Amino acid sequence: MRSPPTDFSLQVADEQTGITAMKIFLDGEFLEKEDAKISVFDHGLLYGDGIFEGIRVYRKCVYRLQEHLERLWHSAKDILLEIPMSPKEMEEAVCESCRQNGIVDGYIRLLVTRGRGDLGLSPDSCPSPSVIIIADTISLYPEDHYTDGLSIVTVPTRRSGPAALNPAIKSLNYLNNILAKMEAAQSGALEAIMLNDQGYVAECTGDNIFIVHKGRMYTPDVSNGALRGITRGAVIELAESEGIPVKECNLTRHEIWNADECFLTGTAAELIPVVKLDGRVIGPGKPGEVTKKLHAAFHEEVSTRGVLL
Ligand code: PXG
Repeated sequence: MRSPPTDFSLQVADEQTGITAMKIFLDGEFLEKEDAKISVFDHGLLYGDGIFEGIRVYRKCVYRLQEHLERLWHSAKDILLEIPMSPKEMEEAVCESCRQNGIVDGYIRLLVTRGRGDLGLSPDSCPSPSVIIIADTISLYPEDHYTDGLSIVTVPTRRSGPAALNPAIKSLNYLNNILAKMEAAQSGALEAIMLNDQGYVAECTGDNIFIVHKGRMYTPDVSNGALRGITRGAVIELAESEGIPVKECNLTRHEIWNADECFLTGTAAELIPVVKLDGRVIGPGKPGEVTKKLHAAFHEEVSTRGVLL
C-alpha cells in the first residue's frame, strides 16, 4: 500500500575510504560529515536544551516547510531561545542543504541547540545558539507493516503533560518517548501508545494516532499531550476534503480497541495502519478503507505542498 521506496539521495561512497560524502550545515557553514562537530559544552548535549524538526522531501519538494518552520519558531519562543537567523534564511539553509547533498527524496533533521556554555543549567552562559541541518534519508518501519499494519502496545511511561514540560514544544528531551519505545520493544512491538497523566491516550512515541469509527475520525486533542503534528494536520485536512468528519477529543484505549480502523501519522512514519493494540484485534485486523484512501491522498499531495528545491 505504500509507494515504492524513492529515497535516492546522492551520497557517494568514496571507493577507497568507504566514507559517504555528506555535507552538514553547522552555524552558517557546510562541512563534511566528519568535520561537523559540536562542543561537549553545548547545552543541547549537557541538558537537552534545544529544539528540533524532522522534515521530509518528496521529489525535490520540502514538504510543508513553512509549517515546520512556524512550529520551530513557536518551540523557540516557549524556551526563550533566539534562533540566530530569520525564517527566510532558515528556509534557504534547508533548501541549500538538500541541494548540496543531491536530495530528491529524503529526510531533514533541523536542530537548534542552546549552544556552548559553562556547566550549570542557566542558559545565560550560552551566548550563541547552534543551528544544525542534516539532509539524509530515513525509513522507520519495515515495508510490510505498511501493507499488513502494525501491532502495538500501551506502555507504562506517560507523556509529560502541559503542567510539566509542554508537549507542544518539540524539544531535545525525548527520554520518556525513548523509554516508551524500549518498553514496546520488550513486549515485541515496534510502537507504543503513551497515555497522559489522566489515563487518556496522548500519542505514540513519534507519531500521532487516529481511529475511524462508523465513518468518522477521532484523534486526541493536543490538550491530551499530542504534538500538533504536521502530518496530523495534513491528514485532518485531507479527511475533511474527502467529506470525512474529524473530531479532536479525549480517547481511551477502549475506543481504540473497539474502533473500525486505526492508523498513525508522522513525518518519518508517514501514514501507517495499526491492526492490533494490547492483544485486541482492531476491526477486521487489516488496514481499512478510510486508512487506504487517506494514505493515497497523502502521497498524492506530498510533492505538491511545500517549497521546491
Ligand atoms: N509526536 C511526537 C512526539 C513527535 O516527535 C510526531 C508526533 C509527528 O509529528 P509530525 O510533525 O512529524 O507529523 C512527532 C514527530 C526524528 C524524529 O528522528 C522526529 C519525530 C519523532 C521521532 C523521531 O527526526 N517527530
